[in-house]
Amino acid sequence: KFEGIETGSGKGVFVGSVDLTTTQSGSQYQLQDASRGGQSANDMGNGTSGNGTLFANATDQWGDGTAANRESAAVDAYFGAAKTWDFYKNTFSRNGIRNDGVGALSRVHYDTGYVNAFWDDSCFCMTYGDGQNDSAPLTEIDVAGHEMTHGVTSATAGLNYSGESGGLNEATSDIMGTMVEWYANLPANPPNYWIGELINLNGNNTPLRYMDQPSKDGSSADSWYDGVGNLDVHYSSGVANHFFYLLSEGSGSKSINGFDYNSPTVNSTSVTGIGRDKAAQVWYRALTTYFTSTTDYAGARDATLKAATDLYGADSTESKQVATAWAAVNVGS
Ligand code: ASN
Ligand code: ZN
Repeated sequence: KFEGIETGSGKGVFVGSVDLTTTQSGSQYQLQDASRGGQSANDMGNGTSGNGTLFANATDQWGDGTAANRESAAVDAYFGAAKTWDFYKNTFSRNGIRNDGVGALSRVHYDTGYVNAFWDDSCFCMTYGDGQNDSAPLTEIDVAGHEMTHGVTSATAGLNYSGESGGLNEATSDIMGTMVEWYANLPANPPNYWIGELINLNGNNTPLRYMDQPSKDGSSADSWYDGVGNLDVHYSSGVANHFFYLLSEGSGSKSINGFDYNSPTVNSTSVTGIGRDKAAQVWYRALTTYFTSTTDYAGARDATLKAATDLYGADSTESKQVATAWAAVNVGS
C-alpha cells in the first residue's frame, strides 16, 4: 500500500481551477495536506454534530465548479485553508494558527439552508453552511481567511468578542481575510477590499462589508464615536477596517482591479497609503505583541504606533501615516 503526498486538481465554486496538495492512501486520494500540518476537509453531510467524513475519491480530481457537486465547496474551503496557511507562513513566519505546526480542519455542508460560516477553537475547525436553498456555499477565500484568523486572534491577543475589543477582533479577521485574498490573487476572484463580494449573502450581489467605506453596508461605522462599542461586533469593526484601508491605499477615490473605492475621512484628513503589505505587518505585530483581551480603539492606536515604531522607526513615514489614518477615523491621541 502506497501512502504519499500528491498534487490533485480541483474546480471550486469560487476559486476556479486550482492545484490541491492531497494524500494518497491505497487506491484512494484524500483532502488531507501533510505539507501544511495535516489540514483536511470533511463533509458534514448537512448534519450539525460530529466532525463529518474526510473527502476521498479515486481520481484526485475534485469538484466541477458547481455547488451541486459536493466536492466543489470542499475545493474552495481546502484551497482557502492552504492559502491562509501559506500567507501566515510566508508573510509573518507563523507556523499555523497556533504557531505550533498543526493544521486546521475545514468542515463543509453544515446543516441545511445555513447562511453563515464560523471558527470554533474546541474542534480547531472552521465550518461553512451551504447558504440559501443549499445552493450558495459561503466558501469564498476571504471568508476562509476571516474564519481562520479568529483562531489566530484567539491564540494571541484573545480580544474579547464584545464592545470595542469585539470590533477589533472582527476587523482583524476582515483585515487578514482580505490579505489572504490578495495573497491568493486568483483570476476567478480578483482581490479587493470588500468582504464576501462573491457569495451574494444580501441576494443582490452586493458585498457583505466594505473596508474603504464601511457605512456602505447600511450598518457599519466609518469612524469612532463614543458608544461605537455598543454596535454588533461586525459593525463596530468598521472603524478598524476603514483605518486599514486608509493606511494601505490612502484617502480619496481609487480604482484597483476594476473595483472603485471612495474613502471619505473625518475633517477631510488626507492620508497617504503605505501599501497593504506594510499595513498588515503593523497590524500583525500589534495583534501579537501589544493587543490584549480588553484593547479598545484608543489602545489599538497606541499598539499600532508602537508596532510601526518597532518596524520602521518613530520618525518614519509609516509611523506618521498610522497616526494620520487613526485621526481620519476619529481615533485621536
Ligand atoms: N461568520 C461570523 C464571523 O465569523 C460568525 C460569527 O458571528 N462569529 O464573524
Ligand atoms: Zn468573524
